[in-house]
Amino acid sequence: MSFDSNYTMTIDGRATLSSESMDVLNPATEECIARVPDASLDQLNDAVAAARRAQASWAALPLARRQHSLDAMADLLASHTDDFMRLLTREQGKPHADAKAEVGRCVHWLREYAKRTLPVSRHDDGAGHLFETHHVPIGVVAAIAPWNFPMTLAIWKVAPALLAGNTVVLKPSPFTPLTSLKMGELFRDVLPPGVLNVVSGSDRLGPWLTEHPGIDKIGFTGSTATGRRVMQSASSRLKRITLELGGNDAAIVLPDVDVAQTARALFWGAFRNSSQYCLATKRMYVHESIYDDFSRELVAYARTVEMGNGAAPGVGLGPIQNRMQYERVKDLIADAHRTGVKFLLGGSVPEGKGYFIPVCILDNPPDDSRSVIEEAFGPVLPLLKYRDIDEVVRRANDSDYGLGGSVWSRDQNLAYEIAGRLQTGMVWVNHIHVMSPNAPFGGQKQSGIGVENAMEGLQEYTNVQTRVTLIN
Ligand code: TXE
Repeated sequence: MSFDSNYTMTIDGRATLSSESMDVLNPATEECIARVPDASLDQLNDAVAAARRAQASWAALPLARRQHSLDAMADLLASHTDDFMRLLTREQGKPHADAKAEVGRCVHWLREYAKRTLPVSRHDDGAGHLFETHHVPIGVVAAIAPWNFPMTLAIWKVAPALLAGNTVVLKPSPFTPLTSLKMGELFRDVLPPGVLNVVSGSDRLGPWLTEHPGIDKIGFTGSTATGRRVMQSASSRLKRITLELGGNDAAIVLPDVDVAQTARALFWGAFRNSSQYCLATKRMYVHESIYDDFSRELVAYARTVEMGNGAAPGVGLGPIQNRMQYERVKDLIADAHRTGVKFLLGGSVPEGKGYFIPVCILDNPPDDSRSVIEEAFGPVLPLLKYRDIDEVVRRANDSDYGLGGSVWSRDQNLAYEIAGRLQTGMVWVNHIHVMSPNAPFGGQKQSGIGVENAMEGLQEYTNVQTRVTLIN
């Protein structure tokens, strides 16, 4: 299989092209690296119809067969790790090491889902009735992925959906369709036709898919604004939804930390994937007594990290993934200049090819500045001073978002107690961004609805059915 050309959609197990196509750019060079099909409405209808046809027999297979298919998908991905790594870097921009880690994560998640069974709970009411609760498939799932982690966030939906006995129509972002199309091509060998359909398309395709009457459940990761639109589309037929949306995660650094070590860990917490990460640290609250030391360490470490084409050796940070986002982040930087915020690092954007924005660290901007309130989704980090714990917890929670956060202190108990006061779905103590297929992840407030991963995430791809029988 070539990873450099011939990208086809997968509809009913067959390679499918379209009369229209779209260009895919490498964000590090702005060169067109591929043309991919721009699905028509008829083709989407075909994909949904194929998924509907395939669903009953897929669900009727013994669970062990579906588990085996997930393992086979993991094997295929693992055996093409370097191909996917290179392709992911070319379409998304992230450094090879991060791309390889992303492929590895997909393999790991598939393998862990392949071990899962769905629980059946039983209750005898003592009056001659046995209540038996099963988790049954919902039907056809629309899996919609964004451009920051195109492979991970696709697999996080596809794996549980398939294991639970649903069939899927996967739609990648128009900015990063290549790895999803290749996964679809690869998995044709191990999945029956119609079980996993992969369609690529322009901006019209998402709404077509979420409004489609043949879709029963939507698994979506993207912005809060688009999440609202998805929820609106779902409402007409009460489709089930899981929404993983934006975040504005706070890190709270207490005065007793090892400053150099914490600054280095939090540099990556804030800037990995060039900060295009729903769980990136987007507000860094540092106690006033160590603020100057901490900012010096953070800036010094930032200067050692190379930004460039993710395919080049030694590069730690790649470009912003697309022009729209690049312009958005530049606008945030311009706003900081306009409003007189001091830059500890960065603040200008180089001319030339590629959507490169060097790391910007802002010196204690006001709480009501755009850089503090908005999800930057790019390397613009406000470093903020605080004085006491109640104050910083209040400021950290003063956000419409509630996705993640972290607390850093030598006093593990105190940090743990503060972590519990954050209104977020995920919070780390003295480290950051370790995720597990066995731990649920989801947002509070406007960061989402429902969770992904673990048994809780798997159950979101099921309906509950309670069967009541008579006990003789
Ligand atoms: O995301 P969208 P965009 C944030 C980030 C960024 C902003 C916009 O702040 O600046 O979102 O990025 C599909 N019905 N995040 O516009 O629109 C779309 O094709 C159904 C946060 O790229 O949310 C893509 O596949 N689907 C985020 C996916 O939704 C629709 C990750 C996400 O696109 C649709 C990415 C519609 N009406 C960006 N409109 C995170 N939380 O990780 C678009 N789509």
